Amino acid sequence: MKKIALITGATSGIGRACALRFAREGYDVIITGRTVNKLQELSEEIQAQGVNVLVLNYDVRDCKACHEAIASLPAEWSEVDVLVNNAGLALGLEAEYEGDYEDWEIMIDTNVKGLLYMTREVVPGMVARNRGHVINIGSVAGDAAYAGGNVYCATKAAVKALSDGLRIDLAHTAVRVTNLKPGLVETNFSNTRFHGDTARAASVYKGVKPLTGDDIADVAFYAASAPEHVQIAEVLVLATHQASGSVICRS
Ligand code: NDP
Ligand code: 8X3
Repeated sequence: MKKIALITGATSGIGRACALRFAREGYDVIITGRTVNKLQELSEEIQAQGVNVLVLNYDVRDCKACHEAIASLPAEWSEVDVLVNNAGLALGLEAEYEGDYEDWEIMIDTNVKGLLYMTREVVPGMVARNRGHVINIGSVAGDAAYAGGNVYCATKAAVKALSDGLRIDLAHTAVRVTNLKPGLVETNFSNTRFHGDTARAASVYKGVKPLTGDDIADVAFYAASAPEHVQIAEVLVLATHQASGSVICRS
């Protein structure tokens, strides 16, 4: 039977790689994000492979938009098998007592509330069908705070708590929950974190071979394709020369 994967934040990095990977493996894919031209580009790339794709253009921070996006799904797209809650970001690396209020609001609203809104919209259908999988993109940053990580780390610790809570609340069903926690992945993440300072962003990956979006998509797809009785509950994926959020051995 044809399966459907919905990936939030599919315009870039890990989300884009997941959309391409699930499409390549025969899933129909629903791609979401705020940047419409990038969604269109990706949609064309996926369609060229003969795969069905549906674009939803909205901001996960907008509760009403999340509701309308899912409520508007045509019948043939409404039974989502895999939800990849990927949309997220870090902003700034300031000490907690000097942080920027707006950066905090955006990170909390996107990484925590946006993930919750999407879960609330999609999971009831999974429960009704007794079938489905939620893959939350957490982070090594949720395991332990690092210097300047404060609020971002807190949002990813929240992703762990929300993943664990959801898994408990779904234990009577066949719906699975995975908290997929990457370490250093070279995407647009650091450009966003440093507000477009590309030189500072590049320095994050200097002297170490980081993971790629494709590496994370491999793991997401592995979790989704494990036998039905196997639930990959949590997985930490680090670059070989990274040992924790704050220990990276650079050459
Ligand atoms: P990118 O910046 O490359 O991608 C982020 C994606 O999130 C974009 O598609 C962006 O789309 C989307 N997004 C951001 N805000 C919103 C919003 N309000 N509504 C909808 N979509 C949004 O970074 P990554 O691919 O690296 O990040 C993806 C996830 O992986 C994030 O949750 C991040 O925290 C996590 N992560 C990243 C790591 C890394 O080292 N790169 C490591 C661990 C976890 P658009 O701007 O078009 O809306
Ligand atoms: C992204 C990885 O270590 O920069 O979550 O926080 S890190």
